[in-house]
Amino acid sequence: MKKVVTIAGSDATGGGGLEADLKTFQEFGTFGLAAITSIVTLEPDTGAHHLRTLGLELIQEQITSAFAGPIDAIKTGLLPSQEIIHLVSESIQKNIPLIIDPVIGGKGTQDFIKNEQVQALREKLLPEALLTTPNLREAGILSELGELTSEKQMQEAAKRISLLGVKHVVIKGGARFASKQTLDLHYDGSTFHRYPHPVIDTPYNHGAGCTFAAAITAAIAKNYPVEPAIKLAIDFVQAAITLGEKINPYVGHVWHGAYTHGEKRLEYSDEQ
Ligand code: PXL
Repeated sequence: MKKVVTIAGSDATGGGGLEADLKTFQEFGTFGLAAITSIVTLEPDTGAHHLRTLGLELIQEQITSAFAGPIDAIKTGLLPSQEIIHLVSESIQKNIPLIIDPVIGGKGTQDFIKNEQVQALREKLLPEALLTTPNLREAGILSELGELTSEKQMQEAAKRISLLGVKHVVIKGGARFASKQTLDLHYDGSTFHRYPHPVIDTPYNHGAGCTFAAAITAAIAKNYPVEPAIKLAIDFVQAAITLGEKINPYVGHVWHGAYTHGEKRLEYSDEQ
């Protein structure tokens, strides 16, 4: 069985973060391991989010534990300090495919990371990575182009991010400048691959970004080439959004088990 590690924050509400990663790894039939960098909590009375970061020593111990045996692919999510980014870059084995979800903010949350962390991602981690999955806003920040408002600008951003050393850049969701279609754009260092797909009209899509990167990571661990991995991840997330659920008064989450209809598994029946 393939083993996949996530180094990410915990989203205590269960939609994004390492909860999304582990659920997605399981759906792909891979064995998930996790090192927690931080914990994001929600105040039910106000909807306010709080981020707490774990100490470096504890993060290091978890990474050491996770890499005690062979690993087939690594995903990073929320890495909320420069020191954590440096630690991750120094502790992971370089020959294992690394997928970076450059988490900068979450829906309804303030930005989790600021300029220094963005620079550390650019200098320390992106040069090591096989693939990265910024959303439109993250791509604007990582490429230093600011707001991206056209496909041409998405292309320019992908090129600039690829110059940092990462082999594949997948920019998610040009939904903001198309009406019924959204566009995921993949740049492999020489060619652009377009993945237009319909926008699913629902507010219950918290966790979609983490789930997308986790799906690509698990598919890569299972030896999918990059393009089929991206295609499968798009279908997987489309299904997860279609069956999204309201989880608390503030957000609804994607259902990570939708693609394989996990909700129908192991139902109790008293018929033999
Ligand atoms: O979806 C981005 C994200 C990533 N990681 C953690 C989160 C969130 C969003 O809330 O909580 C830990």
